[in-house]
Formats: sequence, C-alpha cells, structure tokens
Amino acid sequence: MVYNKYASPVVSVFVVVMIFSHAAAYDMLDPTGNITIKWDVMSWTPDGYVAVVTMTNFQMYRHIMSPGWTLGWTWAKKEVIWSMVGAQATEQGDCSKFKGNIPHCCKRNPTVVDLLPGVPYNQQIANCCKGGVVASWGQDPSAAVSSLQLSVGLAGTTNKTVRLPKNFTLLAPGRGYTCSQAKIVPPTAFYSSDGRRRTQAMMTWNVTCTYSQILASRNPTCCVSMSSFYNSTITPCKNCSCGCQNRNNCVQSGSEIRSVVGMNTPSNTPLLQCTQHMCPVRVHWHVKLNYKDYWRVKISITNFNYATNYAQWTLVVQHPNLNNVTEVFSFDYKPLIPYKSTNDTGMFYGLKFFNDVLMQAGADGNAQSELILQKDVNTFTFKQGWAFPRKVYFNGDECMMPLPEDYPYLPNSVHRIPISSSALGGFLLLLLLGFW
Ligand SMILES: *[C@@H]1O[C@H](CO)[C@@H](O)[C@H](O)[C@H]1NC(C)=O
Ligand SMILES: *[C@@H]1O[C@H](CO)[C@@H](O)[C@H](O)[C@H]1NC(C)=O
Ligand SMILES: *[C@@H]1O[C@H](CO)[C@@H](O)[C@H](O)[C@H]1NC(C)=O
Ligand SMILES: *[C@@H]1O[C@H](CO)[C@@H](O)[C@H](O)[C@H]1NC(C)=O
Ligand SMILES: *[C@@H]1O[C@H](CO)[C@@H](O)[C@H](O)[C@H]1NC(C)=O
Ligand SMILES: *[C@@H]1O[C@H](CO)[C@@H](O)[C@H](O)[C@H]1NC(C)=O
Ligand SMILES: *[C@@H]1O[C@H](CO)[C@@H](O)[C@H](O)[C@H]1NC(C)=O
Ligand SMILES: CC(=O)N[C@H]1CO[C@H](CO)[C@@H](O)[C@@H]1O
Repeated sequence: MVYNKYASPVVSVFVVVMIFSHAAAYDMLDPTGNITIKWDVMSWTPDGYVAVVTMTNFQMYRHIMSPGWTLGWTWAKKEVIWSMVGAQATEQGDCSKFKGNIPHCCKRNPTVVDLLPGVPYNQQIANCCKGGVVASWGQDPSAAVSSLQLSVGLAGTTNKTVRLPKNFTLLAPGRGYTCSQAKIVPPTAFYSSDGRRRTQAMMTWNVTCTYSQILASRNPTCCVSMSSFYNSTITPCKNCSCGCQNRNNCVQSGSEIRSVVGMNTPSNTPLLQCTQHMCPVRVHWHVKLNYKDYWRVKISITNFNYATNYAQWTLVVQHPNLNNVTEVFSFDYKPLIPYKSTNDTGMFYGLKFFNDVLMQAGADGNAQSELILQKDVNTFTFKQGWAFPRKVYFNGDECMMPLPEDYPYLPNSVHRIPISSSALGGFLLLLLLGFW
C-alpha cells in the first residue's frame, strides 16, 4: 500500500514531462486543430497563373484576433505577384527591372496581410477584407475562412512546370504557427450557386499550420480565481501569474486614462491595470448553489487590459461534470469531444451583439454567465476541490490556476494535507487518462 502511494506520483511526473515535450505540436483538447492554407490555381496565364488562396481555421477555440494574420512564403524561382485582390503585400520589393507594367510585389519572400472592411468592391473577393480577423471553427465556421486572389508571373504555366512556394509562415497576434511544406492535393471542385455546374481548379496544393506554444508568448495571458458558497475565502489568482515585468507600466484602477491612450485601438502591447496577478484577463469560478440533484456555478471573465476589446473571445473549461451541463445562461456553450471516451470539456463564447466582445478594462470590461449541472451521484462532491475546473483556456491560451492547496475547501472535511495531494494526484491521473 505504502509503495503504491508513492509510485503513482512518480508515474504522473513522467507523464507531465511527456506532455510538455509534445506541447509544441499537440493540443490535448483540440488534437486535429490546424489552419489549412489552400492554393487553387484557377487558370493559367501567358506567364504564370491566377490562384485563389483560402485560409481555413479548423481550430475549435483559437481564433485570429485583430490586428489579424500575416502570411509569408518564399518563391521557388523568380516569381512575381502581378496583382492581388482581397489582400496586399506589405512591401513591393525591387521591381526596377520592370518597365511600364509594374508588379504588385517583386520580393522573393512576400509578406501578405488582409485588407480592412470597406475597401472598394473591385478590390474584394468572397471571405476577404476582415482586417485579418478569423473566427474559430467551434464558434462560427462561416467566419473561420479568409481568402485572397493573386496573379503570379514569371512562374510555370502548366501543372508540370509550376513550382510550389516554400517555407510558409503564419503569424497571428501573440502567437506563432508552424507550417508544413505545400503538398499537391486533388484539385478542388467548385459548384455554381444552383449546384448544377461543376468546375475544377487546374491544380491545388495545401499547407497545414499548427499552433506552436513555443513560439507563442512564454507567460500565461490569463489566470483563474475561485470562491464558493461553502467557504468565505476567495482564492485569488497567484501573484505574478502572467509575469510581473509590466508592473512598472501598469495603470492604477480608477485613474483617468481616457485622455492618455487612443481607445479601441487594438494593440499587441497591453496597457494593464495594476493587479497582483498582472494578467490581461481573469476568469473567476464561483460555486454558487447546491440543489438536490443539481449545482450552480457562476463564471465571470474580467478584462484588465485598457488597450484591447476581445472580440469573438472563447473560454474553454475542463471539468468532469461538463458531461451533464443542463443549462447555460448568457453565453453560448458547445461541448468539445476530442476523445470519444471523455466529454469533460466545453467551450463558452459570447452571444452575438450581447457579450461577444469583452470590452476593455473598466466598468464594462467583464462578461458573466451561470451554468447548472446535473450531479452524477457516483462522482459528485464538494470535497477536495472537485467543484473547480481542471483546466481553463481563454482565447486558446491556458490560464494559470491557483495551487490546489489554496482552493476554497469544505469546512470540517478530511485533513488538509491529504486533500491537496490527492486533488493534485487526481488531476495528474486525469491527465494520464486523457493523454492515452
Ligand atoms: C486539419 O484539420 C482538419 C479539420 O479538423 C482535419 O480534417 C485535418 O486532418 C487536419 N490536418 C492535419 C494535417 O492535421
Ligand atoms: C495536370 O494536368 C493534366 C491535364 O489537365 C492532368 O491530366 C494531370 O492529372 C494534372 N497533373 C497534376 C499533378 O495535377
Ligand atoms: C526554407 O527554410 C529552411 C530552414 O529555415 C532553409 O534552410 C531554406 O533555405 C529555406 N528555403 C528557401 C527557399 O528560402
Ligand atoms: C486541403 O484543404 C482543404 C481546406 O481548405 C480541405 O478541405 C482538404 O481536405 C485539404 N486536402 C487535403 C488532402 O488535406
Ligand atoms: C501576493 O502579494 C500580496 C501583496 O503584495 C502579498 O500580501 C501576498 O503575501 C503575496 N502572496 C504570495 C503568495 O506571495
Ligand atoms: C456531452 O455533454 C453534452 C452536455 O454537456 C451533451 O449534450 C452531449 O450529448 C454529450 N455527448 C456525449 C457524446 O456524451
Ligand atoms: C476555506 O478554505 C481556505 C483555503 O483553502 C482554508 O484555509 C480555510 O480553512 C477554509 N475555511 C473553513 C471554514 O474551513
Ligand atoms: C446524472 C446524469 O444525468 N448523468 C449522466 C451524465 O452524462 C452521461 C453521458 O455523458 C450519462 O451517461 C449520465 O447518465
């Protein structure tokens, strides 16, 4: 017995090491999540081709927020971009050898960004011009697509002579993606709006980009705090959950900053309210009520960033009782089922035109929901921190949790030390089961 008690944590530590070593390419809660970039060569031209490039965000809960994506690649030979619709190259490069008709971009490694909404119609194509903002697949598949069209010159003019671009890069605010090599796939079929006429791309190649935690910022960007009806302790976010390097530039709450910063300008540099945790976002989980067959949780998300409105935000929660969500108020909810055997993870997101934008820090900088869960008599308990989430992600980034021994705990329950170590052990066991 004594031996078992110690053997399990050793195995668990090993598992955790395994998980972190896989972290770069693998998201346990969204194992197939990726962004696919598809090039459809629509027609050949005298010196190249016209292609429609479509970026589809298949990630369940990770969107691309303002100021949007940046796509780059390296041409295989001396290709140029004659023109582009629905996007633009950030630099033209050296086009000095062209006279008269000057290409849009002559760089060997072009960098392309989306156009803003409201550009003239002749510069638009379907799914373009959203300022590079792309929704997550789980939230809105119809808005999870971004397209552009480009006319390429000095390129091959048949499917035998064309060369695929190399070294694709995809950047999104605050994060990096790692992209595969382009791979020739069966040409895309297109259907007319009445579905009767079928046309086909001349040639299609795909590139798959996966979220890379290593490229993304090293510090967490959100933290979790907790409270319960059965204990008056409020467990705050851990100090410096998101790193404290911004502490000298933070803004005291209530100070008059409206005159200092341009409001509503999305920015990569957060302007944070001074807090102990120094996170731009805090998620609070309150165990609110206990009914006979049900229990009730209140979730509050608070924005401490004066520089950003989080549009199309997502919140992912892992908790064993999410398989029996009965009702969710004020948020949309969708279960995520990465593994057939478990149904303990779900995503929450705002209701359109109501709270789908988490406003900048201040009086309106929060969004709240309550949920009712049905108890499973075999597993339900308020002991050992069971009522609190195992993992929380905001906008696809994992939030820093309090230490298990700091969770509000049920008065007069078992002794303190076993509580925390078994809660931690159970958490690790959960990881173990989830991973294999
Ligand atoms: C990308 O995501 C789609 C949709 O989830 C999936 O079908 C496809 O297999 C994924 N591709 C890769 C290379 O993971
Ligand atoms: C190239 O085009 C020809 C004729 O359209 C077609 O038969 C062939 O399968 C294509 N090859 C590739 C690799 O797409
Ligand atoms: C692509 O990237 C690899 C590794 O960074 C580099 O070795 C290679 O030269 C690059 N290819 C082109 C065409 O830039
Ligand atoms: C290429 O990407 C598209 C999404 O744009 C996807 O539907 C298709 O299945 C992909 N093809 C392959 C072979 O992965
Ligand atoms: C967190 O910071 C507060 C205020 O500076 C301090 O009172 C508290 O002891 C700190 N907690 C920890 C665990 O360091
Ligand atoms: C997962 O749980 C949700 C409720 O949260 C339920 O609607 C759904 O049917 C469950 N799916 C499976 C496969 O058990
Ligand atoms: C409430 O939880 C805190 C933190 O875990 C604990 O220190 C405290 O003893 C609990 N209160 C009661 C009345 O048990
Ligand atoms: C009490 C209750 O409704 N339990 C159900 C929770 O959900 C699982 C499936 O996800 C059911 O098998 C349980 O009966």
